[in-house]
Amino acid sequence: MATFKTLGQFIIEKQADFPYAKGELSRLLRDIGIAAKVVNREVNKAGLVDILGDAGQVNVQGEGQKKLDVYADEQFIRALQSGGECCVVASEEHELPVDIDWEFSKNAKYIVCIDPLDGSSNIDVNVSVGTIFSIYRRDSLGGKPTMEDILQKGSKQVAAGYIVYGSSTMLVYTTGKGVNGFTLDPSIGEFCLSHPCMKVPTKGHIYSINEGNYRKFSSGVKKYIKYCEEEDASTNRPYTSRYIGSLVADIHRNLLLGGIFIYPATFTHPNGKLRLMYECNPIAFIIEQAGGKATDGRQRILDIEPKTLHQRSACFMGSLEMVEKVEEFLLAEDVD
Ligand code: P6P
Repeated sequence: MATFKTLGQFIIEKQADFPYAKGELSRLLRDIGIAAKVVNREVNKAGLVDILGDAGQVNVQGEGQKKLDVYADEQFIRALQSGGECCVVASEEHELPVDIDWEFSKNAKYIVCIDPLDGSSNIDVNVSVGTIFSIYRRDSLGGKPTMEDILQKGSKQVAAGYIVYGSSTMLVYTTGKGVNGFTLDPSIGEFCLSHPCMKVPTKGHIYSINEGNYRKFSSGVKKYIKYCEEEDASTNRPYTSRYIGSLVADIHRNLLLGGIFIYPATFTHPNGKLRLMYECNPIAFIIEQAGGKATDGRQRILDIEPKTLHQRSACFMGSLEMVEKVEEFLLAEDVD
């Protein structure tokens, strides 16, 4: 019988993992958990109130913003501002970093990169969507945080996580000491520890890639897809293609069951589609902490030196043996 533990209790308990911690990161994680509950409430009733449809605005990606995108962005920024532990937020919904009022943040030492509501094109069709967040400690001392403070390699993250608003709402996060999952119990309004010490199976049978882009893929990616379509001789069980088109939903399933998620470079997206700072890096941190692998096809995602806030990266993330297998096909490309 697992012990009942809320997110708040767990965060405090794990604070002991950091001997010099004074509780700031704990408070920051709790602030994110609170905002997630507020966003969850709206996502769950999205079909019932006039919060669906376009907000009539366009975000920095040039994509039509759904009202829930805007709402989620506002809720997380508000929670981070009032919590006082965050000095600047880099959000998918804002071209430039969002400064936190000096009165709230003059002593704050954490930076949050966030995709407030990823997969929003799925909102109106009731498919799971998610929030993805990445937390860094600022390098500079005092004064307004700089872009250099934000553009740190993924390996410098102090924490990362996602919330998946699905058949149940879960928050999954890591502080570099493993991955733990919490399921929201609406009856008490608390995230409760439901998936301690999450590990991605070393082998998997699920490959997740948008095969609608097949003709745009490199030869190595095409050969890997063909490999997956053949019988898997070792287990005599064919691979299964599963693609939701919502990163958090696809990643969460593969984290639990084993699998690989691929969004490669194509000739229309030469650097892939997903964003490094608030999609690839946080997911890569979680996948590595769960025993998997995350690469852009050439290097470890967490080693990529960011140059711009919204830069994209190709990604191959998931079960260790599956990522290593696709790397064999990619490496062979260089030889071809
Ligand atoms: P495609 C959603 O818009 C998103 O950013 C991710 O959540 C998802 O994995 C990807 O794009 C889907 O992209 O090109 O397959 O529709």
